[in-house]
Amino acid sequence: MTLFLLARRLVLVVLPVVLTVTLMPFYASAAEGRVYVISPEDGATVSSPFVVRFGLREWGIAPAGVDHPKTGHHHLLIQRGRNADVPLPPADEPIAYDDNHRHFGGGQTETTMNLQPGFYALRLVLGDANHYPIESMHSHIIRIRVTE
Ligand SMILES: [Cu+2]
Repeated sequence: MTLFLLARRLVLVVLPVVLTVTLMPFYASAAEGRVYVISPEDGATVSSPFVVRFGLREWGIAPAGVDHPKTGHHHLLIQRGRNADVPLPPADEPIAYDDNHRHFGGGQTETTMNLQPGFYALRLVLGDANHYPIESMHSHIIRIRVTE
């Protein structure tokens, strides 16, 4: 077999198998749903007012109070500070309702924020009809800087 044929076989046969096996966990997790912040990007510098866009894969949005499989509404958790943590809310009670835990029970997929200048950490958490956090349906923490 020539080197060319060997190389061609590698590309046509081996590579697709390796890629499929490597990427399978990502497809599997996507099928289970994923919550993420579309914008701003992690590490972004913004000035108020700015828009936060909520991302959701596989699952759907339903307003608070509407109980339908594989749906929920977004909650934006906000903590101030350069290295602030944004802990996940307790699983056995409704998500708190205050300035650090904002509910989008109308089914909103974005919001306009007015924050004082400073560093903030944000995290999205999908909640069910009764505002309980849905297991594993939350975003990573993203960090932003708000300037004047
Ligand atoms: Cu809620």
